[in-house]
Amino acid sequence: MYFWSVHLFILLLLAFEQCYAVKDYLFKKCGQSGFCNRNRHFASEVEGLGDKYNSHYSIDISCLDINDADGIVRGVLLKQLNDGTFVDLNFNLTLINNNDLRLRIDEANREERIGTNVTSPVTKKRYDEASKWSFVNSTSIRSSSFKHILGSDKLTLQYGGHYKTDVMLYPFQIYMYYDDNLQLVVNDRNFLNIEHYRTKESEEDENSNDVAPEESKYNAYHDDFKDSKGDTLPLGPESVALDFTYQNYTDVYGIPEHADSLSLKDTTDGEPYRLYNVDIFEYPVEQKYAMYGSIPFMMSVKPDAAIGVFWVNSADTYIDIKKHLAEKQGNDTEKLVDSLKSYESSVDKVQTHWMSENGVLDVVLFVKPTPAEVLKEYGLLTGYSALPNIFSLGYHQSRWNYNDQKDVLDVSSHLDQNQMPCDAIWLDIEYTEKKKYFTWDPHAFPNSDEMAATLNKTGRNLVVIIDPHLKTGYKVSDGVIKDKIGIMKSDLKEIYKGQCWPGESVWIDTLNPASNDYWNKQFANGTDLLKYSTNIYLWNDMNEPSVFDGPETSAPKDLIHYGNWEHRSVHNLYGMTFHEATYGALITRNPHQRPFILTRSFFSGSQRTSTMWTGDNTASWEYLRESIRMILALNIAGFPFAGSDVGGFFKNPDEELLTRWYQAGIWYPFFRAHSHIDSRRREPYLAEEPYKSYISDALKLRYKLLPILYTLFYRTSVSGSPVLKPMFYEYPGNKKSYSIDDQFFLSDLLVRPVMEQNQHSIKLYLPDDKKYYNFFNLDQVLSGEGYHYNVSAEINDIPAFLREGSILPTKQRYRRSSKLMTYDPYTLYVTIDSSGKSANGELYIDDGKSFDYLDSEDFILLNFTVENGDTQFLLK
Ligand code: NBV
Repeated sequence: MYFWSVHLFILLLLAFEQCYAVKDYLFKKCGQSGFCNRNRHFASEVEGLGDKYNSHYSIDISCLDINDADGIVRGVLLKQLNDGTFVDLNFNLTLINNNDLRLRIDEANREERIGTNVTSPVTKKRYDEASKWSFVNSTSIRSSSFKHILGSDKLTLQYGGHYKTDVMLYPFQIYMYYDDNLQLVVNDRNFLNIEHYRTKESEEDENSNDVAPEESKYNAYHDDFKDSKGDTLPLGPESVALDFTYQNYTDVYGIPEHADSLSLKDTTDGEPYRLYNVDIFEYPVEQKYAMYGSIPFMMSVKPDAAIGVFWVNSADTYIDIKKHLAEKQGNDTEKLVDSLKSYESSVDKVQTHWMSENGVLDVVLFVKPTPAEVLKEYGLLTGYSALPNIFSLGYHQSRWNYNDQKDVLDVSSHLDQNQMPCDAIWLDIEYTEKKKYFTWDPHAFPNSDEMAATLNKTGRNLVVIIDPHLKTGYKVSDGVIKDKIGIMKSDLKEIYKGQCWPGESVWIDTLNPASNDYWNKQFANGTDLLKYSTNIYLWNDMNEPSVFDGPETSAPKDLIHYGNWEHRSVHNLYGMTFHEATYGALITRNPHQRPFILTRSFFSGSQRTSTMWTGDNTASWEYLRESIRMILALNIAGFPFAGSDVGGFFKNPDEELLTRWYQAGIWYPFFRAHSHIDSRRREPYLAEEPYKSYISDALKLRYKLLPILYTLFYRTSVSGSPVLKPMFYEYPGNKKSYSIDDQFFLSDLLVRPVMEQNQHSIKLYLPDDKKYYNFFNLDQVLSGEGYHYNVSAEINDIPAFLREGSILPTKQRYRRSSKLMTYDPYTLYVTIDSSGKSANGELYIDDGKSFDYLDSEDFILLNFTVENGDTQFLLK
């Protein structure tokens, strides 16, 4: 009996585990992915050969064309083949914007070399348009000038006063110095690998001239992975890979989206981080799996400099990280002796290896004195977040699904009855008729205009979902087929059909400019979806794209997009093209109203027009902790308007977790509660007391902070600065802050959300000796660099501390929505610095919804200062 019950218990446990675990067999590991496997193999062979390795890559000195005034070096990078002959690669190094270096390498004459070998209609040249989509305006990149010295072994470029870059001719490497200190080495380990076009026959030939002895042929012309066996791989192996060494750096950050620590981990003994937009069902935390979005931008910081590497590639990408940390001097004599033995171990460095499946090699390198300047430059290139419509900074109430019109309006009035401010109620896929986007279920939502108008009375909005998969057999998908604006099969003869929520579906190809007109029409005034409502905004989900019967739950890589580009080349930017089309449609509908679009999939550049959230998390403490790390990573990758489902999407949070999640969620730049269709209803007014009051307090606090949040969003819109600032970003001079990812700054507020169960106190790190005032009780002051233990964090406490010397604008009156707060007075929090004389702060104000701030400069930027005890308000 005992035996059976134990067994039953274990079986139940297993079943339960299966229910809530990522189906990792659906996703390719590096070893199962042809190009990743081949590049890791290549790297380990090259590394193994050490000094004996002779690189294949050198710059042809006779072809160098150097233009100092325009900051351009053009030339030929030679790739030597086994028989001593060469493949020419076009090499292009340009100095752009404010001393940023852009390196591009492409195969010369690729199309001619391919000739008639490939019959597929796919474009034969390497994809070179990732920059067209991700750069804010790819045609207007400013060039800077340099001075050059050409020696027999290297080309030296000097620029911007502080910079020197050495381009080594053989083997090809780049050394970047700032103030004479080496910062970054490109191709330090000779992992550069451009798989030039070769025929299948040559690939298979034992004595192939094209495949070097250290290269592998793994899955070059076919795919063994069970769900992508059908991949036709028409162009064979075409990957690009390169390594970067961050000299004297210890930590690297960024490359979202991953559910891992903020400071990225060493990947030597495991999987690389992967960037490949996928619908990862029940994603686990502390993992390097690919997720819904990709920003191939990595940042590193040390006390006197910071680096950004932006790998401009939208194909499947893996990144390996290897950390060499200098042996710390201590009592451990063995280590000390070892470290004296080798110079290597006395230098901190982080080595990274980037591998993409195809495309040109295009990378922008930023070396700056501070992380803020790196982000400013990255944003100059890819765009800053648009100033949001102010309502979107309020609280969003969502659920899959609100059942009908009455349900929506009931939720809205219950929130009011419980003094819970809210700016938007959301409708998930069930509002449609049989998941046909742009329709309403006529029984549940007979009068959407009326519903929207009722919400509008209290300044509330409606957000509805529209996904890119369009059910076959109704007018919207019929139009896509008729106008030939769908994603096509690999032979280009038929539109691709796959399975998604509505059953058989087609996908609109938003890379095609004609799709924009089509999309605009669907959102026009008087159409079924928006009718005449002005307060309906959009949510784009499943745009990785998610395809239920596709490989890795996405689109087959050999599908074809506009321009005959393979899906393989544009996969990671498709989601962005889709939400940008939606943005365009909303602007076309009403050019005077700032749109709001939430997207699940994203790429570099998405920050310009959209907001993201971290997808389908789970109602558990570890996901609450993960949400902060992920949002911080996005903030330092130029995409600050980010949030996570408050309460967790899957499963049901208990009231303590829900309360703590709201108390943490009020700090998310995007603050929305959302839950799965099978979860219990958990609108905040349903919580038992005292939790209900604590949640209501948290919601009110979010609204009090709106002036400062909006000001931070203004700052990001002009400089790319994060809204939530990691400790390392705010204190790059303090190495102890580098790995902290459970606390952050919002303006001058130091916040440490409670993210563990049953806590009564927290441990808080103060990064300097300034005074920090408890935001809720200014008499309580903490000071002294280092960890402070036992900082009170009872269930009604939200640990937040105001740094001395700051002025923080707030609005204190409770209103039902942000719109109703428009004319409310401001209250300033002022903490004079230790000298007793000064404090600073700022406030940005405009109408919060139109573009008048652009056209007529219709805004106010107020600078508050207290100097020598005098208070001043300065209008900028
Ligand atoms: O549209 C339904 C859900 C949505 O609620 C969720 O937020 C998205 O991330 N959607 C995914 C599809 C189904 C998920 C199981």
